[in-house]
Amino acid sequence: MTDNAPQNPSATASSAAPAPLALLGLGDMGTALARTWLAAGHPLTVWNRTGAKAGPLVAEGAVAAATPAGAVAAARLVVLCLLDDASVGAALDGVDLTGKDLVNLTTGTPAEGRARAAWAEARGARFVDGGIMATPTMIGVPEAGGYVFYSGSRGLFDTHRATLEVPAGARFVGADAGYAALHDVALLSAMYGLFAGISHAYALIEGEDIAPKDLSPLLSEWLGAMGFFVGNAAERLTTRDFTTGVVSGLAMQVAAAGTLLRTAEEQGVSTELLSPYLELMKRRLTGDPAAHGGEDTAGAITLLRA
Ligand code: FVH
Repeated sequence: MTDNAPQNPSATASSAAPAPLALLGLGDMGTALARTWLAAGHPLTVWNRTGAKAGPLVAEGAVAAATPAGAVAAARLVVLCLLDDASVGAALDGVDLTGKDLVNLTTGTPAEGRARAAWAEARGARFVDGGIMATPTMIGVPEAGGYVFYSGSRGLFDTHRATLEVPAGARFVGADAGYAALHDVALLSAMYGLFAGISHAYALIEGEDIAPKDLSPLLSEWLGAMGFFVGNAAERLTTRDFTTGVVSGLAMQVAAAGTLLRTAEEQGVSTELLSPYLELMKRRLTGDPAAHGGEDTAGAITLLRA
């Protein structure tokens, strides 16, 4: 069996006794994670650069290690939840990782995830990268819907799945250690696009006799209705058919974009959040109006890759 074929969880993760683990990083997220493992009865060793942050967790049953090496030595499963990839390198510099299973929940780029996997494997450790799709308040609250993307060693993931599922749901997205970060960043990038549009909408009504709380339900309803674009774009990118069944063609949308820009100007609102997407649609249209005028806006996605 290869490391990346699904495997049965080992006794350490699935049998009656909760498996021991070590956690490096006790910021807001690390502390929230730690509390869920302690509450579930997992023997937990913690380390944090600023040692005082371990105090409350020790009172709840954790063991505080004085050094990263001390924490790593305490358990086979070692979870990292630090600020960034550089802090992971700094914390584990010179630490013996032989035989360890590293789960890195520190936010990073796909390339950082892949490089960190190679780095860990060269030190005799198995490695899984994670992308947390939750805030600290969602950790340990299943109904909040938070989860973590994991990628890298399938064997590691299956071995420790039960432990990893204690704080939040677990979704394995591939053997490529960069894929957890890629999924994480794709979702966060979409979120910021959404935030940008919502911010522009509220700016448009500021100073008018329209209360934000009155626009709020209308915005929610409209964005929900427009959510169809997620699946529509996926289908068109798969089939490369950007023209069949189009209800709002690109030429019409580019013409309407002028109204959006003039309204922003009339209202004294910067177009810095709105313009980039409108410019992209325009670029797709002007490239070949005859070919693209009747297209779905999903066609513009093809311009984004350099
Ligand atoms: N908090 C959130 O809402 C998001 C949710 C999605 C995932 N992110 C990522 O999770 C990682 C940790 O986030 P955090 O919220 O715990 O972050 P902080 O509270 O700022 O704690 C940072 C910890 O990192 C330690 N640290 C920083 N630099 C170093 C270093 N050079 N060497 C060792 N440790 C370092 C820091 O230690 P200290 O300042 O207490 O001594 C904290 O333990 C993060 O990747 C988010 O993007 C959270």
